Amino acid sequence: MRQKGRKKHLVVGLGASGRAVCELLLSQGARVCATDLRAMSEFNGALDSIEKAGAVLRLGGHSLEDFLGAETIIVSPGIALDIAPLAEARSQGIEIAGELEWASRQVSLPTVAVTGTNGKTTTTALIGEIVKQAGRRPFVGGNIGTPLSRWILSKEPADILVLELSSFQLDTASTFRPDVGVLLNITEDHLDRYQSFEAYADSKLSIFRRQNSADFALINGDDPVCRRRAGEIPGRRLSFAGSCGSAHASICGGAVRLSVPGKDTVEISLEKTRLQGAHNRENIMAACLAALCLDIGAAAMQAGVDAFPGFSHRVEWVRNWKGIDFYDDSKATNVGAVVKALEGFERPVLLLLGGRDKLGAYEPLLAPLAARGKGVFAFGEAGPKIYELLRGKVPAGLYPDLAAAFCQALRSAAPGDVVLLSPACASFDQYPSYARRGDHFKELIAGLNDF
Ligand code: UMA
Ligand code: ADP
Repeated sequence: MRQKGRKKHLVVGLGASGRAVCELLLSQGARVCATDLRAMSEFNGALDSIEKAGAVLRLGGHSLEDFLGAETIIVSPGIALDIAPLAEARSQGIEIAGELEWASRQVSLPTVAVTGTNGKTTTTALIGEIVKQAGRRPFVGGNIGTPLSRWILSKEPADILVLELSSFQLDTASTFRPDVGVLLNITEDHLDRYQSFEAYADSKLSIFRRQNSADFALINGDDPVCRRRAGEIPGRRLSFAGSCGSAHASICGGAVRLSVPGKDTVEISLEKTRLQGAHNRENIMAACLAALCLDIGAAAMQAGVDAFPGFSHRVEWVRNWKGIDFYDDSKATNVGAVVKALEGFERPVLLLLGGRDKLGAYEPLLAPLAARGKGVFAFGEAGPKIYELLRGKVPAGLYPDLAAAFCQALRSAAPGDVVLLSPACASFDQYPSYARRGDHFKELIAGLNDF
């Protein structure tokens, strides 16, 4: 007979999520087995405390036996759900939950969850800032960085959970239900994990799946996929859209206007915000609308919008050198983000594009490139594919890496132009992260003194 409270858990993946789950389980007295494809030597001591606390570690691969011997399997977001041992465990009826799903069952706090292809991090952090300005304590986490399990372990007090959710976290949720769900946009991404674009869109829409009529579902009224699928949403649907008065949140003059039945109309000035561009106006509208749903007042919204500094590597102005402006948008790892970045400029743009292909279409770049693209400088693993597709349609060249693409862009640039790193690809072919890629771009720009 099984001992009560000593259920056997298998934790799959020992990155930030899996390690937090292991620690939380162990602190609760559970039996923990944990497995990762990586060998012990690749963890640099990061698993020592978990091992000491009693977890059984199965490293350097996954064994079916461990999966079938578990009562509950807790997976990290990066684990594809179709790997053989998970598929077999599922077919035998063993429960599989994602880290977010599993942790959320242990918390009972008002929850705002933000998803979408782009803008999640910016919007989630902005909501967190507004909540703080309102004198309430948010926990800001999820895909943005800190797993919910880690926050539970920390015992830090909070009044509201503000969570950034990836499609991977949504795919492994079965009870999670946000009081306020935000869907920013849906364009192609992660097609290596999904059978089709519609399957990826289904995943994003699932943020609303378990909501009831008292919950708020915030969607982008200017996004074609959100509009097309809005009828599927069961909660109280509110939308944000750019054209004044066209939605519950809209842009009127230099302000966000919130107009929601049953609530006072609110105007939030955009005069002082450091978030630039039409895409950021969408993020601000979404954040303010979420705040309104939480009954946060206009003063806190305004203070949050004014105080929020934004993040690096997102259409970040780096420097003007000899009349050329350089922007780092290394976080643009899909085509939708690059389209928005290009649309934000009214000057000629020299675009550095490339990295690890995400298997989506590059064609949506053609219209904004026709309008303002002075040249495309394709680099990295996806460089040849991008070059073949764009050459003949826009001036394009092919380079082995970012440094070579940068040098050539510089030769082609004239005063008044923009040199933009907005790569539409993951960084992992040549960098450990998008941040490192952006930092390298900035180093190249800093080196221009010696050019
Ligand atoms: N692994 C296996 N078996 C497999 C595949 C992977 O054991 O079949 C192991 C790897 O060897 C590694 C571990 O799993 O040790 C990694 O798990 P993970 O990729 O889930 O990484 P975490 O460190 O737990 O980070 C995850 C999110 N990562 C992904 O979704 C890929 C982080 O988002 C998130 O910040 C963190 O949880 C906390 O919630 C990152 C991300 O890139 C930033 N997200 C994607 C995105 O934003 O586009 C979705
Ligand atoms: P995410 O967490 O979804 O990746 P970020 O806020 O980190 O979102 O931004 C990632 C990229 O998407 C950046 O290139 C940024 O300029 C762009 N971006 C931000 N907000 C939006 C939006 N609402 N629509 C399209 N692109 C956006």
